[in-house]
Amino acid sequence: MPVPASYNDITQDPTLRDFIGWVWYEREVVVPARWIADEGTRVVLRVGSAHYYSVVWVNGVKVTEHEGGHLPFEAEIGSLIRRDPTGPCRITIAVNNTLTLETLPPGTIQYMNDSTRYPDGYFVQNINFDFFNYAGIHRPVLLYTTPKVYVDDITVETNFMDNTGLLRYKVSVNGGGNNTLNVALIDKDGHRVASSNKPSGVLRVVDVKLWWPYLMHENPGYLYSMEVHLTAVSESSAYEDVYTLPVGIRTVNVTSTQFLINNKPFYFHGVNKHEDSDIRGKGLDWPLMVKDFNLMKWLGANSFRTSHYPYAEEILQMCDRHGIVVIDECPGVGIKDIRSFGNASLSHHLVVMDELVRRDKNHPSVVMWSVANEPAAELLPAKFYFKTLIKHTKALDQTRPVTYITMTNYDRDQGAPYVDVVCVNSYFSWYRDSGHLEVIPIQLNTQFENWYRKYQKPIIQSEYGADAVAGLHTDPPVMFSEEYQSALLQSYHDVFDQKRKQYVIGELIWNFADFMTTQGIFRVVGNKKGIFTRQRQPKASAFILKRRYWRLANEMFSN
Ligand code: BDP
Repeated sequence: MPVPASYNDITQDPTLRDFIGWVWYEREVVVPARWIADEGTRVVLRVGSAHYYSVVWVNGVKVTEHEGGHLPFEAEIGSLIRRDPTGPCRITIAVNNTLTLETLPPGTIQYMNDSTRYPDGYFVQNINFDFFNYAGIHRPVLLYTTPKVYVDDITVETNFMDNTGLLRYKVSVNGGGNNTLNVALIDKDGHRVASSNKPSGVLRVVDVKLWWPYLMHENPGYLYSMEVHLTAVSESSAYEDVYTLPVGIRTVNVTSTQFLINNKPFYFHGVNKHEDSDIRGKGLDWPLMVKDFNLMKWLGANSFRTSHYPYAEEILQMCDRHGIVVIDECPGVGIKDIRSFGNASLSHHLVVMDELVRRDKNHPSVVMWSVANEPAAELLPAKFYFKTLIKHTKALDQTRPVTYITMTNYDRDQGAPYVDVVCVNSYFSWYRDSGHLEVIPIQLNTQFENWYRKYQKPIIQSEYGADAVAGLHTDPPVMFSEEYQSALLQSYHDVFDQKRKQYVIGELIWNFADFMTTQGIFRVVGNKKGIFTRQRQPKASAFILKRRYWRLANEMFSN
């Protein structure tokens, strides 16, 4: 089985495609002799992500386990491989994709006990989310080394005053010893613009070049390099560790009507994505990733939401460099059952936010955390659940706003008082009033007015859209044709254009591309709400959005 990739679409075997349970990956690698000989070297095994539950062994000894399908985990394996320095290193990873009421996303296993209708022991995996539950090792598995004393983590928070950039940082070192740290900030031309020898502090950057979003500035995505140089002496050995972190200096603020980046109003004109494509499923794929960035830039999109789970860090690194703004969503999708609001679910959700913030906190492109998508926010336990979750996330990161994506009626939404930005999904003239495009102006207007009147917070239309089968044409527009999708989008746009003068701060189309779902009578080989096909070819709607997004960009640029 190739890694990285989902295993589901790789073979011709339908039982593997729809498999639920444990699968096993194993491979032997040769570790450089010098890593083994040098006791002062930490050898770390790192898994970018594996969906959903993983147990890892090295040479038959369990080294770690991890719950959660979209975030990295690692284990130090140096002492283990030193036990048998001449033998190969056998890495075994067992992965289980079963979802329960307490996983994120949640699901249930349902046994079908009627022996007149199902074979013995027959069960199905039920889920409440609209994408295929692809499984396997989705991101690269790496072996890397650090010295025994090493840079374990860096946190940066940025600000600026007039022309001076302020970079508050903290470096944490593990492994003890007598350390010396040198921290330097280098600009793109290779000039050292600030430095320090303290583990934490504030670097001042004169004539700062700020990090700006794509299409908001002529030089978007400006990154400095923060070089952290550690030298340490421990038990009469000397160690040296160097880590370079790309840093963008920018601020994010929210008022009751605006989203500000570097104190200027920012309007999200972007997309919702999925990690999804033919054959590889959710596996990381560089050509696909670069293609998607080219398409987003072609479209004039300045942002996307990582619906409905954290994406590969390689994608966020691209966002930093290209100035694409990100709403970073955790895998809290499909939390519908009241039993998924209990303590066990909440504590796992808190751990996932810890892992997510630890991984993504230093990306300038990430401007907001989304803790869930369309939870059953009307249920009473949602109040305590989201209050706790949002408070926890704000304590982890005091610089970014926090939201979750709602579809619950504004009057019954228990968590809305705690979010900084209201993010609403709606599918007028699709799931309700199917075929009746004429209701969009009134219904969308009512939606915005109600939410704003009640909460006085800026609003993002975090999803809207319609399925269109590429190549299907009807005039007048009929559902599932390219014309209907285009007409629906345009009706939404008319209302956005009125409301963005007031408190609507963004629009994210559902979806960037067609994507695979579970089989069901509402889906014809997947969800077809993409403005691009799954193979990334444009439908008519893509050209409509392209015209609109470039117009919006020109407006923002000239402001
Ligand atoms: C929204 C969900 C999204 C679905 C979409 C749809 O957030 O995951 O794919 O509906 O039905 O409510 O297309």
